[in-house]
Formats: sequence, structure tokens, C-alpha cells
Amino acid sequence: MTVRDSTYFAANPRTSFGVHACKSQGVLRALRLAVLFTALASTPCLAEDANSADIGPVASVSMDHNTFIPSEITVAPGTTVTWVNNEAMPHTVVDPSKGFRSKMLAKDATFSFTFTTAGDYDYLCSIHPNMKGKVIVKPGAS
Ligand SMILES: [Cu+2]
Repeated sequence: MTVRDSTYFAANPRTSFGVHACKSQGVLRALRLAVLFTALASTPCLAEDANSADIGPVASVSMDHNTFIPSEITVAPGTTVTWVNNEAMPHTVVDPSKGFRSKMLAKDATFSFTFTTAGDYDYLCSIHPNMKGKVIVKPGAS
């Protein structure tokens, strides 16, 4: 069943996810049911949310007006921080010393990093080096 599903998805990239697969024409009923059950079992449209929910606490930082907002946050170890670019200007999230580095983030793009080790993480946008932020990872922070 898994193999057959994979074949189906590969052959029909436009209908790989979710509801539309169930409505497509010319698909065998058995495959449609298999896709439906697969969708119910794994909820592919929500897969990313489900994964991050397993990791632990979360926090978010916006990028807008060439600024990280808030510019400094304090989180507990294990927190996944997600940066969201809320403007048309592209940005990156780069920590030169501790090693996380996003790709270029267009509007509405996100980058997430899970902070497991306590410490201060200064980061910046490599496109706009004056655009700086800081994540403080501290046990007991919420
Ligand atoms: Cu930038």
C-alpha cells in the first residue's frame, strides 16, 4: 500500500496533497480510498505543524521594516524559534558564531531553529548587517 501510494503521488504531482486527490477523475476507486486513508492518517497538509509541535515550546520573531521584532527574546532550552518575513524586502537569519543560517527569505517565508543549549545567540541579516537580533536561551525561561 505504501509503495502503491508513492507511485500514485509520483505520477500525479498536482494532486499529491489533500482534498483534490479525492476529487480527481479517472482514478481507481481503490486508489482514491487509499489516498483518503493516507490523508487521514498523516494529514500531509499539517505535517510541518505536527512536527514542530512535537519539539517543544515555540516562539516567533517577525521581520518587518528591516527590523527583527522583537529584537531580543529569552526562551527556555528546547524552544523552536520561527522567524517570519512580513515584508517584501528579502532577509536572512544568520548566526555567524553558533552556526545557524537561513536561506534568503522572501515575503511570508519562514526559518526555524531549535535552541537546545543555553547561551546568547546574536544573529543578523546578512543582506542588511545593521539588522540584528538576539536569542537568549536560559533554563526556566518561558
Ligand atoms: Cu535583511
